[in-house]
Amino acid sequence: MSANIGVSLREHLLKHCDRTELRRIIYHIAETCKYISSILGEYNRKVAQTHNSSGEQQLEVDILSNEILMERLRRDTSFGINEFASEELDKLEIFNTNSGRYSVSCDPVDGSSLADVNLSIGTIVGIYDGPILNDRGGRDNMVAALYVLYGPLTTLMYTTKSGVHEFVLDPTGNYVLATENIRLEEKGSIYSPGGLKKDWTREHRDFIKTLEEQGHKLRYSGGLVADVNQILLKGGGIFTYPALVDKPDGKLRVYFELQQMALLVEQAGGLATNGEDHILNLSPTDIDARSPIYLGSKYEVNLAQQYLEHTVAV
Ligand code: FDP
Ligand code: ZN
Repeated sequence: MSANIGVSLREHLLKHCDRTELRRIIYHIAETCKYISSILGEYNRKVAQTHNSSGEQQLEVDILSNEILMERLRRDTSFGINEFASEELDKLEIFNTNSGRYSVSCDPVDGSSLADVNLSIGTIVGIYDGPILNDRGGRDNMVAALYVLYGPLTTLMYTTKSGVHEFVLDPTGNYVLATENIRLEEKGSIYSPGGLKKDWTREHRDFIKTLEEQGHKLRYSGGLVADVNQILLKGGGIFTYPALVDKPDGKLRVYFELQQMALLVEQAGGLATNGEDHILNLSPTDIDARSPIYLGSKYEVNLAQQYLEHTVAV
């Protein structure tokens, strides 16, 4: 009997990504997330004395994980990274490498407000060919997206626009292929609705009511990575963080969270829209820009679109 060693991330990248530098960046980020995972336990309850550019209270895990990611990417300039943007920074960081072809935009620890109660949190990363801010939109501009989920298991989900693939960090510290070519069903059975119900618009409330009447189950953890991960692995459903009555752009950020998740979900056969346009068509000029989002299986996202466009009688 021989041991089943499994496909490593390195082997998989060699098959699914023909750009050497991009492979190295993804691998380096995956390795860096092992460090981030190792500090989460020690710093998960420590509140920092600072706020991020969106005015949110930072935790020490936010600041430390940002530093770990940024400095590890900056140090090895042979990767050719030019710009680094993070939800935890006030402005874009330019690494000034001579060969800087790629840029990285990230949320180092998404859902960090859940860290103190030991719920799942994650790191979100998008990789761009060229500058992050340009008018091409995320679909053309982004060449890879990934997240690492720190839960009972540490898992990594990535796409280089050649399908979506899940890896599990095994006890020996290696990422091993768990699920290849994840596909969403046309219609799922779960919904994750962000924002307070009292702040939802009438259209959004009616849409959610219809999902409930159709038998969709409420599955909302309050952490974007875990909520999107369950939609990908359960084969469908919808995650929403809608426009709110007093916050028409919602809460989540286009460049740090939304376009990465949109690329992963579209690659799995799903959709992501803000109600007016595909999330991957957006190219706001502000790195901190926010947008409403409806992301998941085609049926639910198209239904949301109909409610938002008032093409469903309510
Ligand atoms: P958090 O503020 O804890 O970082 O990134 C923002 C985020 O979490 C997402 O992970 C999550 O989907 C959303 O906020 C949850 O917001 P609500 O608390 O308003 O539901
Ligand atoms: Zn976040």
